[in-house]
Amino acid sequence: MSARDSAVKRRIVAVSNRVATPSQADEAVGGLAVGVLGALEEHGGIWFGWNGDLKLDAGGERRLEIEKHGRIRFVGIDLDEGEYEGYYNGFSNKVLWPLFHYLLGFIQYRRADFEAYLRVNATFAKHLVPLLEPDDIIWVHDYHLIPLASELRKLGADQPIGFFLHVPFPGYDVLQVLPDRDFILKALCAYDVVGFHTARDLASFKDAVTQPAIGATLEQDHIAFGGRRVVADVFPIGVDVDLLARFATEAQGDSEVTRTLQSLGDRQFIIGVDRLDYSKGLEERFRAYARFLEKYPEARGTVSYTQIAPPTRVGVRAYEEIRHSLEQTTGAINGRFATLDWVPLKYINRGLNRRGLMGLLRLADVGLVTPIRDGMNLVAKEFVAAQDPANPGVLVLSELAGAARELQDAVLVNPYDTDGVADGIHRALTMPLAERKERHHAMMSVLRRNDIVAWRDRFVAALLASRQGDHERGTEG
Ligand code: ADQ
Repeated sequence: MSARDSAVKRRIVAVSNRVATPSQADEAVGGLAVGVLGALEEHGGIWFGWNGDLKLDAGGERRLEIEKHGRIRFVGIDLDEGEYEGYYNGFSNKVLWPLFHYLLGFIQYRRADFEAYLRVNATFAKHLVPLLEPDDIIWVHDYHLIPLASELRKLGADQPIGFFLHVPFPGYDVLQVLPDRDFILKALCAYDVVGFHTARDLASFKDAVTQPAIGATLEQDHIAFGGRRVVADVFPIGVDVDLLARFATEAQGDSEVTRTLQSLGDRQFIIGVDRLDYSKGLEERFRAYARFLEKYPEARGTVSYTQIAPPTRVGVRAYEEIRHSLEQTTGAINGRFATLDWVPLKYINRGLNRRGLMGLLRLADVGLVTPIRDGMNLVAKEFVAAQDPANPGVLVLSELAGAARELQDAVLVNPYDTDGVADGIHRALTMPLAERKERHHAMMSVLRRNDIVAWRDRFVAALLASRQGDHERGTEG
């Protein structure tokens, strides 16, 4: 029996910081929720995580909210304000997030936050263990929950446990900034499978765990640490190509899309869609757009750039600051270039539903995806999937996004190079149809090969095989 056959019979227990119920997953939530839900629907199981509430009084009784949909149980756990501040806003988002994105200036380290991070992981483990069955496989998501496997093991859980990192894994020189790096690296070695988006992330991980302070060794098909086998591999996340293409086509009649089309007239349309986050390079992108208008004056009045960026992590100061500074930059660009009948930049501070979003992406001549660092970046893939193959728009993509490893047929730019991005925008806007079609076709082949189903199936198969020694090798690009 192959690993994939036996996988069908075993429940999956997915764990992430937040639980997304099916109604939430339909809306703004992206590929992670869709991928995990798909796996859970196929195998049955549990999705466990924080329920999003802060109703718990410090030291109070913790509630587990259980919602059942078909073969899936969604189990949400309460956190109190102090835990949320320390574990989530603190260590996860003021230390690990900037560190893993190589943005060291944003780090605000407090030992108390690290302690809260450990406590919340231990609490997750304590409440998860009674829900586990011996044949379950456990799939943990992202940097908030690195210590979860070691906490589960302490409580006797012997099931295969996998970890997928949705953000980049930094080189060891950068990781050394973290006082708790040894702890974090050893905690990762408590998993059976550790997955990354790109070969670069995987190489950084292998380099880090084989440092003398950790002492893991690289064997032929696994990493050996403390008498355990850890399989580390590359699993680039993808999108549901046909579903997104259908959304994009169907949404063409929606009022949001038709109104946008009317307001454009015969102007070319540039779109950016990001969570409002300093890693997404919005400030740099706005500056590059201004440079484009400066450098190519003939484009003034003929293009319209809309940036959609809903706020996230509202309690973290760096996020308030970037919001404020983007508002100022938008004002400065429009103040400088706008005319009575033309607004060069529209900056919209809210999310859209998936269908409306795909509809807008399809309208665009250029998709600007220029993070200063990104694990993968699903918007890049969504943009490609949403295009009309007969008249596709062009993706301008940062070479520092994981997606650039796969989407080599995008116009690749360096987000720090203002002139380079300005030239990239110009090149995309003036690209002949034949070249646009060729590039789009090549990128669609990659998208189909590494789609969301391939991602989750390969990870689950690797997790099952990790205890059988016949792990399927990964492919990238
Ligand atoms: P994110 O940093 O959130 O994800 P991304 O991969 O782009 O970045 O995913 C965002 C998702 O949210 C996309 O599906 C997108 O469509 C959606 N979204 C963004 N802005 C929106 C808006 N205004 N309205 C509606 N939807 C919006 C993390 C990592 C990434 C990695 C993913 C998945 O940081 O590098 O690709 O996880 O592993």
